[in-house]
Amino acid sequence: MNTIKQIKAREILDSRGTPTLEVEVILENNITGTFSVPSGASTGIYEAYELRDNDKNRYNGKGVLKARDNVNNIISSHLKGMDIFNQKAIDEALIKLDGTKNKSNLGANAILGVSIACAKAAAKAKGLSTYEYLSYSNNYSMVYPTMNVINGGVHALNTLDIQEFMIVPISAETISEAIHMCVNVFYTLKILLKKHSTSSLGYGDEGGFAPNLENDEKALEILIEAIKQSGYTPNIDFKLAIDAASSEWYDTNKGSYYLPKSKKILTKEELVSFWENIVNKYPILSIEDGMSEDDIEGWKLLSDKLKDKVLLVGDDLFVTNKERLAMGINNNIANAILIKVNQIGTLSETLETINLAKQNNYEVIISHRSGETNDDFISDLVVATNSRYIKTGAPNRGERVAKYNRLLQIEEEKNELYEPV
Ligand code: 2PG
Ligand code: MG
Repeated sequence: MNTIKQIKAREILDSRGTPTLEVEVILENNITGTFSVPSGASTGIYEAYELRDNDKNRYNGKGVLKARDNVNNIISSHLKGMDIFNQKAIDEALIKLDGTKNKSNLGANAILGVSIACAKAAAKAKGLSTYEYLSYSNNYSMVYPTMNVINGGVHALNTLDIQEFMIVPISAETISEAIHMCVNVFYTLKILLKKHSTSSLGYGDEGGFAPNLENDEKALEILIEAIKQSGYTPNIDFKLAIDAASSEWYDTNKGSYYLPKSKKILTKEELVSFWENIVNKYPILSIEDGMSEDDIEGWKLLSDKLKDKVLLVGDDLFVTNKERLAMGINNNIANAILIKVNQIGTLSETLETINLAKQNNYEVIISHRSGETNDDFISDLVVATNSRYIKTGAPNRGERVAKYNRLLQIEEEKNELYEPV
């Protein structure tokens, strides 16, 4: 009964109006599981392949009809009859059917949609929540949101080179308290930014504000002010987190960084000094992609200087790929990993990478993409894997808020859940 009967995919829109896939798995007993696939803008070059139609006459070439057809016409019949509780076998069958290293044949978007829809159907078939079904143990721990409240880089049409400026409510004891604290700061921030921004205040792709400011550091100063004016103490109640997304700045040939908005060129040594200065001046919890995915030497310099002081998070660097992470571990670079399910393309591989990170004491941050849907699977994933942090944007825009609201539901379901670890 709990075997796959059919898998259906359809083309829907993500939060940027770009097509993506929604996949539905139907079991013989008519239980279903659905997942909508997210999509990045500052994508890493080592990510699994997102299959797009490249038909310039439709959605600027971004349609996903080929990926849809791969699910409906190839994957569905191939997986028919498989045991829904054997996620590993399902994911292995998908990988084998695709036959390429980066899932470029069927498309990582098609494969991921099926993989996670299967996990959700399996949970339902057991009468469990998805996080319970996937859980490593029955002990759940506190999840801290890292909320991206000021957007820059390729996520916003403004003056900021750094892609994400985040607040992390470290003194919160429950997820509801954590979310409430962040929202308080978000409200204050709006008032402050209206004063400082040299243009009218808009929002970026992840729901944070997209102000025009005199420089990137000003954003950090204003965040500290917003935390204080909201009645909190920086470093005690809140820390700040940054995603530089610096692969976007890297010139591989020259081995240097070009920050397109401020039009600055920095050597890797200068960029490392820039981060050192920021860490010395502000209560920084983490810097993500402080150096480029291809600048391993730069990562070594950065790690030597700052690894003992802050979390150095590999996003484009590791792309949720256990081989890339193993390379990082061997080189002693970074000490945290960003996990994005669509970077690798199956749930089983995602879980393997999380396990490898934990075994090597790398902190784990479960993340959305800048192109999202209202799917809230990643909230279940962060709870199931006992990961400490979730990164899912500002408390603004439906597709970001959906994840926070799911965490609130889970907290209510399991009120023993949010004991700090
Ligand atoms: C990132 C993400 C998500 P994108 O760089 O971490 O915040 O952005 O999905 O555009 O890669
Ligand atoms: Mg990133």
